[in-house]
Amino acid sequence: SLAISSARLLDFNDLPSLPPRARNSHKGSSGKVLCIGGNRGMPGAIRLTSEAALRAGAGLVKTLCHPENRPLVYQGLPELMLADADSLQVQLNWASCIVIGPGLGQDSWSSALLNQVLDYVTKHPKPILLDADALNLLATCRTTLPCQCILTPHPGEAARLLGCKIQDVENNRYQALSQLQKKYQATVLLKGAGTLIAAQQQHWVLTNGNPGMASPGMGDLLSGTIISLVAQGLSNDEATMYGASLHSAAADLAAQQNGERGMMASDLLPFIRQLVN
Ligand code: NPW
Ligand code: AMP
Ligand code: MG
Repeated sequence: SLAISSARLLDFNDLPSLPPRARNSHKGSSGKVLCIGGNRGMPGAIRLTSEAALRAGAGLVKTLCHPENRPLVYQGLPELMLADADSLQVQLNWASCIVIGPGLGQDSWSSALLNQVLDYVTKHPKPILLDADALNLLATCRTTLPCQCILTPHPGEAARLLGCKIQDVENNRYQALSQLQKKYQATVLLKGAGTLIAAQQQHWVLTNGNPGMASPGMGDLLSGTIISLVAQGLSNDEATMYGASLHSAAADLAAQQNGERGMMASDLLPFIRQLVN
């Protein structure tokens, strides 16, 4: 179809290296990321997002999770800062960009946070990435978004956003991508084998990646990688394209080292670091 023939391949090997840090960089000059998620029972997701943001080079990373999860999110990661829902407005003012959704859940704690965050960015525009449960909540509560959003649904989340079946999304992935882009006027990434991205007035197909990535936390790591690049000055479109292909290239390096089966999201972290340098 026309949509398929107009899509372009996106391969990490074709992308330039990120520029080296300026000699006089300080941590604040590489951006301030606020990560929101981690409801009861799901400390791991937002932890992976936060750690990926640090390993992809963001200057400062602060994580707002359910109070019960703070020790688990922080354990072994003292570089991370923690934030509190009571100080949400202060944290939103502090942040240069925001990622919300990994492990957020869909209860009243979750929806109150998402609504406050979306109201804030409507008044004070800054880049924001919505993933996982932020997308599931979005499907139930809003039809439009403020500007400067990145959406990274997997086919299940995409189906909820479009009010259709997963099979409809999978049978017409380019169409689903277009519909999401039109509906939300955002940068959109549709996950799964052959990830699609709507960015820079184009459709892109990712060539990197492997089925070892079908494992828990992989998407949470992706959201942290992308937002980290936004924090470091890339546009939403650039960060989504660069971050997604870097994340998949990191998975290919992890597979080369130890195989696809048994690959865990955290195995990618050293390779993410390698590829941003
Ligand atoms: P099925 O049934 O598997 O075939 P949900 P979630 C479908 C957190 N996590 N192609 C899938 O299909 C997340 O951040 C926490 C086709 C099913 O129907 C979220 O906050 C972790 N279908 C929360 O858990 C690690 C696909 O979508 C539905 C598809 C829930 O997120 C794990 C599942 O979607 C997780 O990241 C594909 N490629 N991919 C932690 N360690 O803390 C998905 N589907 O119900 O939104 O469940 O993605 O696990
Ligand atoms: P999530 O479902 O949010 O955890 O995200 C899973 C991540 O792994 C996304 O980046 C997917 O595109 C990627 N992924 C999952 N399965 C595959 C696959 N079979 N081939 C390539 N990438 C995959
Ligand atoms: Mg996910």
